[in-house]
Parts: sequence; structure tokens; C-alpha cells
Amino acid sequence: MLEVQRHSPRPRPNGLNKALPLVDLAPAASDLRRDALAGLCATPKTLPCKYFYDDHGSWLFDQICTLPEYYPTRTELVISRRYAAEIAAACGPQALLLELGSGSSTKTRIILDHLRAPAGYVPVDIARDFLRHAADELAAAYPGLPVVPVCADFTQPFTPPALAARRTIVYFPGSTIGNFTADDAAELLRTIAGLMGPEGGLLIGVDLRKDPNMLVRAYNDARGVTAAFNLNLLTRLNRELSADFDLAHFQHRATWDPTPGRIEMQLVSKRDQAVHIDDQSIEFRAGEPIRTEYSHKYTLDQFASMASTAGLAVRKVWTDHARLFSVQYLTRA
Ligand code: AVI
Repeated sequence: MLEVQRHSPRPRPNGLNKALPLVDLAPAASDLRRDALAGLCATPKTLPCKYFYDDHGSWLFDQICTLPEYYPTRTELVISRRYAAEIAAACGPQALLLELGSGSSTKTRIILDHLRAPAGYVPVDIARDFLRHAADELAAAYPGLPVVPVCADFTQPFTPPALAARRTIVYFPGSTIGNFTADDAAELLRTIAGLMGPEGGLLIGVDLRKDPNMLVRAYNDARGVTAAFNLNLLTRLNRELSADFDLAHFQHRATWDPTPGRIEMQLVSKRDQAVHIDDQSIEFRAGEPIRTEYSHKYTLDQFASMASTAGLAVRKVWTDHARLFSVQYLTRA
């Protein structure tokens, strides 16, 4: 595996010497301790994938998005660019764009460039400094557009800032919905239906079923960036919980499981070992995995029927020629 350089903090975008005020609803550090201990003491061992996204993890994820093997980001960009006018028409004028898991807000610009008189942009992300920087950059690029960043775990209930708008469009690109189990995804879609209100819509990226070889390559890239992203979770536990994971003794694994239709990422213990967090000793056998992420891939019918259990109806679907990925617009049924 190649060494993946750590990123260094970025300067503020030109012309902005003051950060935008940020609504801070970030989870307490104690949530990480509670969730990590619960997951590592369970059988099989798990860690929630939302903890990938500290600032370095968010940066690594951006690197993944540029990899030749990782088709979702570039395919979603192609679809978004090709159908930008239709997508914007579906969203309607004077819409507030509320983006969940906004990261570097790259795809957002395509949407904002085409929306008619957007009322504002609310990026929601768990990685505070990363969010702050992305929001500053976006605000600099769209003078006059109200931008209100919210640092929050969007899987937990939160109240977004109230901005005057004709409707709220929840923007949830990247197929992050695939990182939830079917039950949790349906629950999240119900929460989203609440956030968008009766007049609003959901613009969502959904990755589609395809050749498993292509999927396995996408999560086992040749440069080892996905492996570094996965292992960074242990670095985070070492730093924030004073854990003592030895990264040399864990290995990235990503496999396709055809029945649920998902990639499963794991960190596999290379030997019998014990790791400590607080006064807890966590024992590993050689070959024992920690499950760190599911990434479900849906057929269009599967996604539509899951959305309908959440009271949402698919109104429009845009895909690429190879039908690798979809961008979908939903409203309340
Ligand atoms: C954010 N999420 C949709 C990515 C995915 O493809 O499931 C996270 C990721 N994990 C490994 N590579 C990318």
C-alpha cells in the first residue's frame, strides 16, 4: 500500500478574512467513546462509518472521489452536468438547498449554477473545520447567496436554521443513503421527508447494481487510498479516545455480498492481539474483522419501493448511459 500523505490545513479563500458563522450542533466527544466501545464489544465487532469523517478522513474521501476505480463521483458529476437544467426545473424557483453530508460541496455548484433564484444554501456536515472551509469557499463563489453551515450528525434529529424560501430541497448526493441498512435508510428518508416539508423535494444520488468486479475494484483501489481511509478510523480512536490500536496489525478488506447487494468494508486483525480503550481490553483473534461500512447498491425498483415505505414517491430519474448511477428527484407521495 502506498503511503497517503496527510493533508495540511488550507488557507481561507481569497477575499474572505472572516469565517461564516456556523451553527454548531456537533455530537459530544462522549458519543464516539460510547459508540466505539459498544461496537467493539459486540459480536461481530463493528464501528459506525459516520466516524470516518474527521477532517483527515473527509480529505481522504475527497481523494477517493478522484480515483480511476471509484466511478460513483465522476458518474454523478456527468449526470448532474448533463441534466442540470432539468434537475433545476424539478427543484423549482426560490428553493433553499439543504445538503446532508456536504463534504467539499463540489456537486452542489452544478445545482446552484442552474437553480432559479436560490433562496439559500445550508450545508450540513459532521467534520467542523472541513465544513467551515467548504462553506467559506462556496459563499465567496456565490456572493449574495445566504450560506448557513450546520455542523451536525444528520442521522440524529436536528432543527435546520429557518431561512425564507418557497420550498426546501434536501440534497443528498454521493449515494450516502447506501451506507445505511435498509431499515435505517427508510428511517432516514422519513426524517428527510420531515425536513423538506409538504412542498419540498429530495434530490438524491443512488448507486445502482452492477458487475461485482467493478464494485470490488472501486473499494480496493490500487493506490491504497480506501485502505488509508478505513484505517484512519483507528487513528481517530487512538487520538480522541487514547486507544492503542497498532495500525500495522490491521488490514483493509472490502468484499461484495450479493444477497443484500452491498459492499462490506472491514478492518481485519492480522494476529491475536488486545487493544485498550479506557480500562477496557478488547481481544482480537487473528483474522477477526471489525465491520466498518456497508455500501448498498440498489435497482431502481428497490429504491423506489424503499422510498414509498417512507411516504416518498420518485418523480424523476436521471442516469448515465451505462446505468452505473442515478440522480433522483422525490416528493411526498
Ligand atoms: C460516502 N459513501 C457513499 C462512500 C461509499 O461509496 O459508500 C464511502 C466510501 N467508502 C469507501 N469508499 C467510499
